[in-house]
Amino acid sequence: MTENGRLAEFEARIRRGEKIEPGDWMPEDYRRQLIRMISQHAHSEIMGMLPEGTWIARAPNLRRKMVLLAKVQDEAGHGQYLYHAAETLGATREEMIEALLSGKAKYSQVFNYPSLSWADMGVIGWFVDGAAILNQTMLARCSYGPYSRAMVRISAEESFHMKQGKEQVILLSQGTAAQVAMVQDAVNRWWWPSMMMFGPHDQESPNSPVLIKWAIKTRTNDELRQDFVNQIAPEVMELGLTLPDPDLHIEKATGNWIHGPIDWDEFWRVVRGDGPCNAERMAARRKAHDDGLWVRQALEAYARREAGVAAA
Ligand code: BYC
Repeated sequence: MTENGRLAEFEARIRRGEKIEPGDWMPEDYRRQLIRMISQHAHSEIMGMLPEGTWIARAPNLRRKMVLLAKVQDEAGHGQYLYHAAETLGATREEMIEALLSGKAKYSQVFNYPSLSWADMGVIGWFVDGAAILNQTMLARCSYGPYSRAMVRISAEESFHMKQGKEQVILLSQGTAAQVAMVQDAVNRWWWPSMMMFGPHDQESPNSPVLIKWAIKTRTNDELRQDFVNQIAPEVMELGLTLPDPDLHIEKATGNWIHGPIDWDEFWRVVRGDGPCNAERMAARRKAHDDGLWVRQALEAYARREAGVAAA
């Protein structure tokens, strides 16, 4: 079959809603886009352990500590599924990790902000995991089988993450004046970074057209961001809290909550490495990688021994 014939058959499969599987023919650009997106997603899960990880030892009680510990461990598991999904496309674990550690690879900008109080654990769960779920529920329908299946499992776990966060925000918003002030401050600091997680506006999103054409993404950055505001804004206000957006209002005709302008200069500054915690996050990740060297060496030695036993 000619290259054009293969492409036509591939696109017909996508139109029929079939999943593309690892051994199937796919255009190089489809493979490249998936490796880019899945590896960035995996890096985000791993880097995303850091803002919450720092609070495990400072959790206010045993129950909160267990919940937070379970959540942070889940994020490591998500990273694992996703690195595996990218490996099915020919990317190696070593090159993906090298790209992250050298600062070449992107990961979600939202994890480059500091978690300053215990209330951040509630707001991160509600806003950051809430934003992630909207995006991942869409990706569970994506045309690449391994990514789509990983997303089904990850979304189920994220749903627990969001609920535990929301529960904490509800509780703090009904607490003492100091607790209300603490949770309002966390809401103020995490709102805009969470809004930015969905990526640039549609007209500024160079990857969207091809991702949508090949059903990797089935909704645009702005559509998902709108769902997020519609979902969160009324619930935050119901708790007596406010969002740091003086322009936020309901549009009567559509029922949408319309938000004010997003500071894209800040977004790109953080993506390019100059956010409040980029250097700290990268240093923590590099240290964890170095500290884990003995584990990788032990695994390699074990694999060599097993291979030797099998060959004998
Ligand atoms: N941060 O063309 P665009 C979690 C980049 S973790 C940094 O719209 P695309 C959690 C983008 O990569 C789950 N960079 O891109 C873990 C592109 O650059 P390149 C996080 C961003 O791919 C622990 C350029 O901007 N979720 O839930 O069409 C604790 C132009 O953008 C960002 C995912 O990773 C950003 N926010 O759409 C708690 C979801 N946004 O690569 C929670 C998977 C954009 O061309 N990813 N850029 O150099 C996606 O769904 C899509 O990649 C995006 C961007 C919607 C993020």
